[in-house]
Amino acid sequence: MPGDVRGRLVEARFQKIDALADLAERYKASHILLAGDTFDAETPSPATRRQAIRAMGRSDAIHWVILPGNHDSLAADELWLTLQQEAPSNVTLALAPEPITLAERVTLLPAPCPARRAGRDLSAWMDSAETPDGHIRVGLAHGGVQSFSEDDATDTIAPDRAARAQLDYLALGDWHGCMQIEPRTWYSGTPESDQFKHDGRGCALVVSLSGAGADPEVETVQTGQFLWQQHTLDLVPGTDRITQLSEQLPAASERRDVLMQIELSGRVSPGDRDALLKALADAEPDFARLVWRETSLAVEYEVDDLDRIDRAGVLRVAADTLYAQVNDPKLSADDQAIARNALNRLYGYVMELA
Ligand SMILES: [Mn+2]
Repeated sequence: MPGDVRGRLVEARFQKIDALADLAERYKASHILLAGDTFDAETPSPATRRQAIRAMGRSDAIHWVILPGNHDSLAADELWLTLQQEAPSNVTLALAPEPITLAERVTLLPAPCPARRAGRDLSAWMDSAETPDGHIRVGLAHGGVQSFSEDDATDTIAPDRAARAQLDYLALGDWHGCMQIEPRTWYSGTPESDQFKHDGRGCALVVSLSGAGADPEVETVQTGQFLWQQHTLDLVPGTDRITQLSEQLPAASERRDVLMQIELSGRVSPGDRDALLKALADAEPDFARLVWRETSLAVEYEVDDLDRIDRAGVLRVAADTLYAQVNDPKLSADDQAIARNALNRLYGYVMELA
């Protein structure tokens, strides 16, 4: 990210500590569980670490629990040692897979990440964890419930862990989007997004547990400042591209906190492409960030378009040569793409001069 946007994003994420505390106060929640990757780094700067812990210490009424995730695992021993020294009394570091009494008749079963790759389901110990009769059992773990490669299949958390371990609620972290796995198992997502992977603003979950064995009440509350959005603008011949684009963009007054990535696809004439890129470039300063890619956009040239480059002479010879290469089935797709980009650029230069 460019420097100023980067600074705004960092600050928005930091402000989420206060936002979560405010939210807890508003809902009369006593505890905030951070399900891993709070620092998202093994060696956050001293300022990041210290200012976070100070912000959490601001109100005694709210109790914070910090779980080591895979990006700030227990392998970062210096981070956790320092935090142990700095943490105020209302901040609990869940550094061992041992029951923690959270409140009267509420026991937390945390599964801290010992290393970046654990190689096993860290929540398994919850099955046999003993808690006093009638206590609400809350699990807290970090990692995927589903693996996307053979390699880390051993790391995944059993999706039915809540049932197996008789948990009243299982709070999961790692996935940055909010997601329900089953009625007692949720990923809260991140309170402030930092990537395009999950559309929308960050959020937090307000979870109410009325007693052991009762179903949890879960409410999703939006906490994020920045809206991250990915769009595919599929350009169809015969429609007004600029209208199509403007329908995808938020209102001009609401763009400052929006990061948008637009994938241009479909077919378009060089003139329309030119107009579209101009419209995008014109809108760009409204946004925290607006980027577009035209990797799957096919620009279709007609003889008229080549005439606009030039009717004869060296530029027209270059245009004709590139045009032939774009449509030459004997050339590889890569070589055709190079010719297409060169032709687009030539068209763009000539239009700029015109
Ligand atoms: Mn993680």
